[in-house]
Amino acid sequence: MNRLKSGIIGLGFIGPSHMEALRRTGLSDIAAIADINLPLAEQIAERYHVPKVYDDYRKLLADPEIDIVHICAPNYLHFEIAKAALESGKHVICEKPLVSKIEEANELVKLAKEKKKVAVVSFNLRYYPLVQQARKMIQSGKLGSIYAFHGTYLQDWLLLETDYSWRLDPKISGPSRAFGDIGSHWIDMAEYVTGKRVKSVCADKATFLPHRKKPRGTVLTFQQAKDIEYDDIKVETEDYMSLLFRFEDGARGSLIVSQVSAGKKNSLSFEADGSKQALSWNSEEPNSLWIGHREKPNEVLIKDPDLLDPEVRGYASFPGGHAEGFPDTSKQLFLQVYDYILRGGPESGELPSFPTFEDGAREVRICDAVLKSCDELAWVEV
Ligand code: SOE
Repeated sequence: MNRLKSGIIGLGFIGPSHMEALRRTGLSDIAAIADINLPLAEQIAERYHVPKVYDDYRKLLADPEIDIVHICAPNYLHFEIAKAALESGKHVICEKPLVSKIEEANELVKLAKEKKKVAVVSFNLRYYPLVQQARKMIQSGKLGSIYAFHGTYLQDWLLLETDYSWRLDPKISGPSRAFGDIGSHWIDMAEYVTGKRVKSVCADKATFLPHRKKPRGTVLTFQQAKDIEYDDIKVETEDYMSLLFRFEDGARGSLIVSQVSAGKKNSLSFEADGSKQALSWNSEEPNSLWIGHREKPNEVLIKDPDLLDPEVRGYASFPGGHAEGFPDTSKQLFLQVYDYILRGGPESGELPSFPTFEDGAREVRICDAVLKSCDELAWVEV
């Protein structure tokens, strides 16, 4: 078997993004898609030439042809769909955050192991080529001992009181919004790039718009709602969070997460400060990696496979000067996952290189500690 039959569940902002990325891997036939909005699903199926369309994810999971499902539905559905998918013998790629309750995360980790199925959380931002290069430089000791890892994840798509998304509703999105939605990417990246584990956190969160206007229609992520009637709603989840953290080895870190930072469209940044060198990277200029020196001029590495460490140059698909960005990260992640499954998956004895439900559970544990710290105004152990 040299390709897998894929099913996509949830066709909002990220579902079609998964479909486009899958098509570029050459390892997937998208055999079916499912969304409760059947007309939308039928329109997307026609556009992407998908043979089967379902109005209920259960019907897709009952389809024996499907090998792997991509869960791109809102957060509150992740647990039930992932559980049902694993029980029906499918491999799973689930959008982040995996779930919001650690008990559910642990149950899914256990179930995936029992079923010997691949269970992935789509921390796709790991797969920018220069994020991989930064990880290799740090973990091969080029920066020396890492003293600090700090950064931001800033957006502005929820700045206005008329900006609405299901992510504002804790019943759909979970108890944490800014941290749960995008802080999850950043904290996963902090542990992945450094190879260190967060041991304790001290966090402060804020909801700057406690009342917003909810449009009486469907608004997709990043979509501007104009000329629509509104209902006034109360908002309790955070727009903003400041976070201090300590790694297990004593290294320190900090993070600012905000979805109300005007002009920052989707800006994840980090800096690693080492005893020999420093480096920094930003997702709004993803093809440049800044390298800082004390005793010689600083450097800027431009994404060029020939200049990357041999072990990571495979994450760049195009030559220097041919920019790679957000869509390419999902392609790289899915290539890793599908190739691993086609080589035998868990039964091959090989460990996965990509983010699994264990990493998803890790993020839930950190998020729980972060929310507890906000409530107690104190340092909390993860
Ligand atoms: C909205 O904040 C969002 O779509 C996140 O949900 C994604 O994970 C992030 O990659 C881009 O922004």
